[in-house]
This record gives sequence, C-alpha cells and structure tokens, in this order.
Amino acid sequence: LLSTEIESSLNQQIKKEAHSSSLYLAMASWCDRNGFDSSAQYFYDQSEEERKHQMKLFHYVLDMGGTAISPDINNIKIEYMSFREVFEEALEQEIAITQSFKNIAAKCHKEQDFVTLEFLNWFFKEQREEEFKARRALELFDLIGEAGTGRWEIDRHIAKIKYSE
Ligand code: OFO
Repeated sequence: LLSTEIESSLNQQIKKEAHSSSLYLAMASWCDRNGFDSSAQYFYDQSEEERKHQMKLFHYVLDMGGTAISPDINNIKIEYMSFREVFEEALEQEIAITQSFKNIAAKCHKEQDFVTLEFLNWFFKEQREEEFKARRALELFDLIGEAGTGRWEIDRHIAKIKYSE
C-alpha cells in the first residue's frame, strides 16, 4: 500500500508526464509547420513516450491500491521564438523531470518504501537516455551552426540521434 504522501507525489508525477506529452506535441506542431520534418517526428515520438510514462505511473498507483488521478493539462504554449529554443526547452523539461523523480525517490527512502523505489529505477534509466538525446540535439546546433542551410542539416541529423547504454 502507498502512503498518502507517496500517492500524492506519484499523482503529481502523472500530471508532469501528461504535461510533458502535451508540451512535446506542441513542439512537434511548431517543427512541423516550420518545415523541420525530422524534428517534428522526434517530438511526436517523445510525446508518445511521455504518454507511456504517464500510464506506467497511473497503473502503478492503481495496482498499489491507490487512486490514480486523470490530470487536467492547460496553458501549453503554441509559439516558439526559434528552432533552437524548442530544443533548449526540451532539455530543461527533461532535467526538471529527473529532479522530480529524485525528490520522490528521496521521500521513498525516508519512508522505507522500497517497493516504489524499485519501481522508480526504470524511470531513472529512461531519464538518462532522454537527457542524453536532448543534450545531443542541442550540440548539433553548435557543431553544424545555424547559418545558411545549417538548420536544415541540423534537422536531418536529429533523426539520427542514437543512444547506446
Ligand atoms: Fe522524459 O519524462 Fe517521462 O519520465
């Protein structure tokens, strides 16, 4: 069984994952309509991933006898100032999500909730990959440069980002 505090933290995390999913969908929309097709696909995929994370937490709360709360998401932005800004925000989002999982894990330690702690391990591994991909995408902006056909090149390389454990 989950303590009230852990249950509420997990529900907050469900909301954060849903927020991430909507955010990435907004980023996909921006990239799509500005001609960055590979990046649009990258964010469509990320959006789906976040939905899966949301549902993984959702089912866990229910399996542990808790009440999973379907989150209400609003205030998702539509416009971005630049191609690079989209990826800067994506990286910030992933760093914030990792921190949020760390905070939940710290609470689990305090309460000796080793079951949830073990469950959270999967997410830490996943965050390692997601932060890597976001960081790598941003590196491309510096490596390739945005001038001339640079942004078009960067977009093509986004599709090739690979993570190996
Ligand atoms: Fe990438 O945030 Fe979910 O876990």
